[in-house]
Amino acid sequence: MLKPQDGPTRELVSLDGLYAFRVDSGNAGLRERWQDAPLATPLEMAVPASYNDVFADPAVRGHVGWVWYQRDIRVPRGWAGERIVLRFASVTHGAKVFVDSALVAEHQGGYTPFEADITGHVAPGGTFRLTVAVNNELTQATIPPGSIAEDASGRRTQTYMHDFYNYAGIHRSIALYSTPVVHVEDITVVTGFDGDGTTGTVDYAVLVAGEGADIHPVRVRVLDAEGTEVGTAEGISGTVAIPGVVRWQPGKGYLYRLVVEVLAHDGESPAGAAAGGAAVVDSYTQTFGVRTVEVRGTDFLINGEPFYFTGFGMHEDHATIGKGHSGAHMVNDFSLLEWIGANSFRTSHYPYSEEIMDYADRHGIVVIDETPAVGLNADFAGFFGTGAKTTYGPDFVNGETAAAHRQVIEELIARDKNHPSVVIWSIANEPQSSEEGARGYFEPLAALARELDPTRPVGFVNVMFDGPDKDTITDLFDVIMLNRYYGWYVNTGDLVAAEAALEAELRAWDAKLGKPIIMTEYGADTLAGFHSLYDQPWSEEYQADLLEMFHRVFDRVDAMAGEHVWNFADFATSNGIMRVDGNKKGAFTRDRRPKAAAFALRRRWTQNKATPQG
Ligand code: BDP
Repeated sequence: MLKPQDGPTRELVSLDGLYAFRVDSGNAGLRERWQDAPLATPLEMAVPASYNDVFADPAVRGHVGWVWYQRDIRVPRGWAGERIVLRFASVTHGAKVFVDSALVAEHQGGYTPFEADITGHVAPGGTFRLTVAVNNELTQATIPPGSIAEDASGRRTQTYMHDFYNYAGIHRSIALYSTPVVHVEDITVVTGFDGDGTTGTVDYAVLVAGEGADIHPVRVRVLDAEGTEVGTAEGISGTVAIPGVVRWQPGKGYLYRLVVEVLAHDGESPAGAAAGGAAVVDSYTQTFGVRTVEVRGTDFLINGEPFYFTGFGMHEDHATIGKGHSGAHMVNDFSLLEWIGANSFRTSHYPYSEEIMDYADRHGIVVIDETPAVGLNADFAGFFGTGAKTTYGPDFVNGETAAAHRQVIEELIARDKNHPSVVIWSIANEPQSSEEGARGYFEPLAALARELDPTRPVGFVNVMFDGPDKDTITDLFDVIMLNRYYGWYVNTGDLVAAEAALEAELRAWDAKLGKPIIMTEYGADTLAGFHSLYDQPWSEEYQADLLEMFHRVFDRVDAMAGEHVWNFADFATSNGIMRVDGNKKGAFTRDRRPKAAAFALRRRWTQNKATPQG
């Protein structure tokens, strides 16, 4: 799905800002049709933001169910004859969108965009009442899954098997935009190299929609970063060659632009035609980078050269705004990644905002792009206090879960397929992979991801309980991605035993599958300011020592293709006796102050050059 943009044929209005906000504590809003009138509420809420931590009110924070947002919107008066679209970059987790009283969109899935063509519901120059009902419930039919309990008094509580707070709300931008009726609906760009590798190849495919779309000629132009035209082609699909191509590389995010133009057809009046050419009916500019990704043996290759991942599993997580997108926080996080020498990150455990993906493209940061499929694992029942005994079956991960999982894979790839920064699709984090149902569940999902994008390696992240002796699905994937907590959850405080166990396991994976191994999580909870002379868990020294122990092992195992520390920064979680004000495995605190480990990582990643590129 294309990100909305303005341009010669399109206009875009941001609908971010303050909305009237009402918590539907009696679950009455839909029945009473709150969309029909101004919301009866004194509260206001910012978009984008999670609503949970904004008010000094535990009832808002812990609410399970619907909350409502509302605002009056004016449609620009110049939009007569245009197609008018309302677009939500993400609403977590479920949404019903009303324009005045009409339901115009419904969406489930908290981290991917959706939109509604509202041309028939609004008038250019007029106003409409936008109402959005937002639901934060997680069930066995949602990704991620969760469960809801109700006590005798009707009080509802929610549990989930993932280790981050279930922030909810309108987390990313809302846009109102116009397109011509015949418009560019989708673009797919796949790049490669020709000949001696100095010529780039750009395979493109364009989907044009709207009445009579197929009779309109399509033209594409490739512009380099300076805006100079370097190639053109005609038709809805084709290939453009770029001689002397500048590659997109880790650390050097060179971007080209593909300008796609839908032209007036022969029978149309040439009124809007530029001198000597057909009128442009619609135009959309898609950025892309020319690079290849490939797995060969135990090497992970970008542009044919071995790439070693350094960086973190991260979270979209900040004080007050929760998972709401914020440009300043985003730039700050990228600046810290650069300071520490990280060349990559994983979007643990859900697709991040489109602004983050664009930034990674521009700055050459490599991304492992993950779906929100986290917590599909009954083995965590003790940890999270839920009751499920087996994962795959009617009561937990069942056909409904699989359908939601297919949808999140489809929506992630549809959104992010043109980002050169994305080099691996991670279709799940730590699912149960040793139970009998695991292979039957994952085989079609891996196939789906490959079918939707045959150009990128596909993986999932394996959990510590399901090592090489027990796991039944990793052979279905291109890379081995492991989360390991030797020295923390096992061998706690004993780095000598941890080192031996880690090395033995990595060698066993290599012997079993012979694929690149990326350590997608390793780390230790650490209380900033707690110091110790001894191997004491929670101290800053222990965190740094544990990471160094992992690094010694990585440097001895040839199959290692990357190291992502868990986590970039401390983050909010649900309540539990294992968490003190959230998860403290950050190299930075939640307000982004470095712990001792951050300096140790910086030394390794900037001076040692563990990374061949960066
Ligand atoms: C792994 C999860 C991650 C947790 C981490 C931890 O992938 O989400 O936060 O462990 O326990 O199980 O810190």
